[in-house]
Amino acid sequence: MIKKIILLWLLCVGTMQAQESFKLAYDKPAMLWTEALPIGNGSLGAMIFGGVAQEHIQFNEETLWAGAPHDYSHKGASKYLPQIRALLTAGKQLEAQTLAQKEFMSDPIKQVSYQPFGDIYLDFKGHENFTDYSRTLDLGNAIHTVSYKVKGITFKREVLSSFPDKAIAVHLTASKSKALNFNLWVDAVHDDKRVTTSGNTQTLEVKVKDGVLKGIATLKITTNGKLKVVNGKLHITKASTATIYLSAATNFINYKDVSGTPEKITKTVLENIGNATYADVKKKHITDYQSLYKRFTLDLGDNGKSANTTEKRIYDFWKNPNDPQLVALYVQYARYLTISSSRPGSKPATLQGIWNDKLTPPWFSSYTTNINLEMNYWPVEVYNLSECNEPLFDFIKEVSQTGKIVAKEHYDADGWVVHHNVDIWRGAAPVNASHHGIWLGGAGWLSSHIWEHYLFTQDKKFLENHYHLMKEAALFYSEFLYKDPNTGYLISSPSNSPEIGGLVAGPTMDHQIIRALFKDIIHASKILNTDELFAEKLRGMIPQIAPNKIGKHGQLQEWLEDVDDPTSHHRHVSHLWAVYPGYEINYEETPELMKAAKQSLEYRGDNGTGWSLAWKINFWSRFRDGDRAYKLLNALLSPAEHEERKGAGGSYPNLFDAHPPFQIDGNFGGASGILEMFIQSQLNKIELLPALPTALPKGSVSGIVARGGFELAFKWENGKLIEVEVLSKKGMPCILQYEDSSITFNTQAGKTYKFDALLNKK
Ligand code: FUC
Repeated sequence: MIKKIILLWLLCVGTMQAQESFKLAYDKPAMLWTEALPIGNGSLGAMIFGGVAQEHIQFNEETLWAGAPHDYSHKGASKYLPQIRALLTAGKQLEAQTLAQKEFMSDPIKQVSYQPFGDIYLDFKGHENFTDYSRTLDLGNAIHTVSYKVKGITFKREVLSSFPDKAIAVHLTASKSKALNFNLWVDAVHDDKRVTTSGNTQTLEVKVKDGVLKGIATLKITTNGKLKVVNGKLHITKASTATIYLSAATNFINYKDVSGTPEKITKTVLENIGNATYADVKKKHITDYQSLYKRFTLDLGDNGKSANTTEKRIYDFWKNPNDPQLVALYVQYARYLTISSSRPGSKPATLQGIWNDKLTPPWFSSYTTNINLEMNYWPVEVYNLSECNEPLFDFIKEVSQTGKIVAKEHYDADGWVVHHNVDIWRGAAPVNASHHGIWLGGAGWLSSHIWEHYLFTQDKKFLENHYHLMKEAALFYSEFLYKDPNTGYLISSPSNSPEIGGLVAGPTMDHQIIRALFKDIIHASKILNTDELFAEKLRGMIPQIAPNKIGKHGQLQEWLEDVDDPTSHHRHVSHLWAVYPGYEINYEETPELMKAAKQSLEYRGDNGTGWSLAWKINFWSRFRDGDRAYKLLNALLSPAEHEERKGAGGSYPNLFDAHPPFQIDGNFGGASGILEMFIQSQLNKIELLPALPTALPKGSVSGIVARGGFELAFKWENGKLIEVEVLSKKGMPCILQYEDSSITFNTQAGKTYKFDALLNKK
């Protein structure tokens, strides 16, 4: 009996440790931004370097962008549409591109960048020589901690970004009374900036160079030491503790309105915190964060490597990927990044989430809709953070408004359309260059997120409220599709298979996206008992749309013509959209197309940028080849900066995904690909362990979500399922499948159903 109790206790402690040990850990400060660690509350983010003699906390607020409210549509562009189409039909691609470049592109042709906001610096004189340094980001409570010793005194710093208090908090302590002495100030990389200090607060005002947005950040410190202002810096002496709060805001209200009052906002935030102690703020932050974080657990085992620094773990994983805890950490880190960059009321995660230190960030750090923005949201339902999708739905609402103008001006069509890039002003017209900017899939792909959210949550009210967005996207495509004089099919023209092959008539990806959207509308209109006629029209159109085709190399054709180059290793694999995230192509209904899709992926090869590797992990999971998926995961979790790998993608020391440079989509896409190894539910049933890699023979997961309103917990050992529990949230019928076993059962909302390894009811 006693033995049993001890064993149980050990087991509990074991699991607790597995849960608690999801940390990023380092034994030295960050020198580079990609070594610094991110915190965020959806809107207000920071990168913490963890320096000793000088700490640097670079912060962002998500609404500080260049530019101004603007309608990017090209007036009268639609006049040229028939001519561009005719040139493409006649095989005159270059002429079509030239005409489109002149008459069909966004006005102006470039969008604008997300901006850095400011920097907090803390100088600690005399701390140059230190010992016992540690720097961690604890995913269990979203707190960044630095600690070290100088002359026997322990100095500790915690930093967090609180969602409930809308502020960044920095809390400093010294183990000896009066030993904490430092200078503190704020600054920014903007030319147009002003810092004012008054009492215990410092205010930073910045104005972006090319645009109308200005930002105000206010920092306030409380301490048990002495405080005075020296050369414009806050000078703290003889303290043992100090707490700093930082609030930041801009005059951005929405994409049409910049009449906000940031000084008022930051003032209110700090007043609301008032005299709350750091302990209070921290407690509120942890409660809020854990209400999301704790819903999902993943334990893949821990072979002791979790004690190493994160940097060493990434290096070791590259050489020998036998650190299953790092794989689980990668998933939990993605969840952490979702919670930190996309909360209800915030903007969606950009190419860099909310973290950016450059005035001219790569690809503007904006929203690229031909893969990147959607990839940011791939795992969100499955890893149980459903409400973190809200910013994406708000984004779709806004872009449907600007996209309606673009649909009219460029295509003389109803409904809405969005091309491959969007900025904060919700530009929806084709940007950059006609050979890749004119891509039509954005409205359809984004709409699929609305439908998938419904499938996962079975939330009919949500569907009712968002159906019109899907419908208007479908309306656009139903008018835009064009009967190809060469083949007789309805095709998407002009468009592009991202970002390969130039401007074309009829790229496969568009047709897959449009078909999926039309089918979703047919389904949704039935559920909502509406639009029967429109659904009927779409039903009639589906068989006329150019179908998926198998080409002469056994590949799935990327274009209408059989012109794929089997030696191309291009990072985009767009024509496999229907394998993932779509599922029109699958083993059950279209095995031949599945084979061809796999052949296409073989040709593209296993190399790629961060997000491309991540996409391929999802493909291989859908192809049910867990080992191949794991091979690509190995590459994604390899050191991006290592000289032998430079330019090859992978992960930075802070586990940020490297395109390179940093792009956050790979973090989310990678996590999604890992989850696809454990669960898939796209074919009206829940498949367990459909692509389990040999390298992950043992594990357990809980709080993982499947379509139909189901939340599951299951365990496996020696590569085999041991048991599974299904919580039905909406009382939908359920089909579970594991290898050759399958069970169909009715459920009641709120009830949990338990099964053994052969799916017999327990
Ligand atoms: C697409 C990709 C690039 C990059 C950019 C943000 O254009 O082709 O690789 O990810 O988006």
